[in-house]
Amino acid sequence: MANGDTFADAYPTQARHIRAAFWASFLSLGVGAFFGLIQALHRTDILRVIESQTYYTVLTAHGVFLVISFTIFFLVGVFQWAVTDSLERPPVDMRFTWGWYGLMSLGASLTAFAILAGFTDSIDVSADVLFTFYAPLQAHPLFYVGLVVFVVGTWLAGADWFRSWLAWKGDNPGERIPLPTFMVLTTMIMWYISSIGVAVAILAFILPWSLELTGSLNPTLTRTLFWYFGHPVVYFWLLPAYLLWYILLPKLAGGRLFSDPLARVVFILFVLLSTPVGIHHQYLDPGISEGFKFIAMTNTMFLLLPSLLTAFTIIASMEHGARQRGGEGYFNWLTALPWRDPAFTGMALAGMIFAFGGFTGIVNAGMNINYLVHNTLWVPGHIHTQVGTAAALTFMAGAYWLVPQLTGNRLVGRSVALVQVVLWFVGIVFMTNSMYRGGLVGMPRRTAEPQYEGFEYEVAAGSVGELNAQLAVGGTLLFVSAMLFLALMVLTAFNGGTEPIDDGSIPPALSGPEDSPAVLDNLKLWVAIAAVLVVIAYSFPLASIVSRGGLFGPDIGPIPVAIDAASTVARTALEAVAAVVR
Ligand code: HEM
Ligand SMILES: [Cu+2]
Repeated sequence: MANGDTFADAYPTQARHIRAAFWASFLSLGVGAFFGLIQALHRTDILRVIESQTYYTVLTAHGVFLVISFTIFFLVGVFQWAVTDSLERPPVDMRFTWGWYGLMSLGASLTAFAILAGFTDSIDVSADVLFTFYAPLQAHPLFYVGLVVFVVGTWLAGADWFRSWLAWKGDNPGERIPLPTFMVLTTMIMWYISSIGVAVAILAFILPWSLELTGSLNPTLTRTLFWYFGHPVVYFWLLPAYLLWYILLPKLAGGRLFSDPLARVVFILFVLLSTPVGIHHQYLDPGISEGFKFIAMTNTMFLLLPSLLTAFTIIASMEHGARQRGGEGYFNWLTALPWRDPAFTGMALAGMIFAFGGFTGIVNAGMNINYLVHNTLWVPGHIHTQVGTAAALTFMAGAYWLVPQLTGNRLVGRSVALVQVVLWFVGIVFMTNSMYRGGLVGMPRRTAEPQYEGFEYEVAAGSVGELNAQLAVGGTLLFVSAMLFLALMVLTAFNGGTEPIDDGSIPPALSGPEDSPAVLDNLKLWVAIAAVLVVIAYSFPLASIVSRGGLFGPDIGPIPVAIDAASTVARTALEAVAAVVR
């Protein structure tokens, strides 16, 4: 792309497509944030505009609109931008590109309809199954059909990017894959490997069951298939944020990415490690033996590595940028960073919150301390620091830079945008502080009316009233922040006849791709290793679940398999003894 051009100048048709993806994303953010506010005020009994019976409908809408629609529409937009910009070529066939966007929109609309219809009695459709949607909760078939169509749309999007890359490779034999495209391709590999699990769960078991074609199913099996996908999907939300941290943040800081090879290693590690860990969401599930849970725990702890490498690379890049801008000293360079730029500040704050979420993630991952926080408000606390801020705030901040590039218009209200990102930060600190602490004293999640009356309820510090107030205040600030963001985006879209402040060019890394071993670009090799790891982690647990519960259920009791074997031996022995005695 020529210097001084925006993306919209260079690729007008593609920019229109990416804008369409962003609008779908932003619309979902607005709807999801609205439901978030309702929940925050309802469960703290500050304002109840819905019946408590409707709480699950709201919670399902909140979860699905935000973690499926908002995040994934945004990420396909970013990925399309990253691939086109870094390969310097448009998609091979734009009709195909619009095709997958159309499928995703259709799927999202069907699912949204199934959820929202739950608010009225006049249509006999509902989907109060939460964003985890596994059995025994059951939704109207439309909900699952929509999800499948949506996911197939993302698969085709990935195919589109692989196709662009192959076309580029034909013209540039022997060259290293440009880093942004490398990140997109590896993320999609991870997505293919993991989303196949949820596709099987829905198509083979949940959908036929909700259509009443099959009378029963094996709940442990669908839960396990769900979490097989349910953990990697969190990296699907996170890796686009990583992409922006690696590609955009160093530039915004005034410098260059510290190390391209390290970035490649991080993405490969995610391909290898994100899938064989899902059982860490099932520590309290009966029917999966402790040993498999232990393996999942060890694998999970390895995932710290790419996160720590990322923290190192990003901070080193920011320091480099600050020193280019005249920053000095051990810590004083921090003051030389462009803190008035909402895109930079938003991403930096999101990164800080992510570190916090990482520490609490270690708590969740530990088999023993997980028992303390399981299904308490601690878990939404963790969710909101990670996808709800590390990803969401990075996306919003990124949009402050990307949307001007995609429209050719100048961002409206830069200083309001700065207030917006800081407001999100303050809101999330309040809300998650309350959620974490509430969780530690046992407040449940997913509960419309948690009651703390009629018995002694000691909180280590503060009071239940104070925790509730923090949750409500934090949630309200978040809602206001989201609305500000949407307003600025709409105004910017209509701010024609202006030009973005920044040109769209991305500076090369300090240590470029030539410094990284060529094997990192051997995608087939990594797919093969990832597949082996998945087979090792999942074949035995799945076999044991199916052998005891049957493919279509009914599932049986809470007996760990290790004990199963022992008890069979013991029973046989006892029967033998009994026979002899008789
Ligand atoms: C306006 C901002 C937001 C507010 C006020 C808000 C509020 C809440 C509250 C109070 C809960 C807990 C409900 C309960 O367990 O009883 C919750 C759950 C959740 N939130 Fe948010 N949230 C916001 C933004 C977000 C964002 C940006 C995301 C993700 C991108 C997100 C994802 C989730 C998820 C996945 C859950 C768990 C849903 C479940 O348990 O099924 N939230 N939110
Ligand atoms: Cu997980």
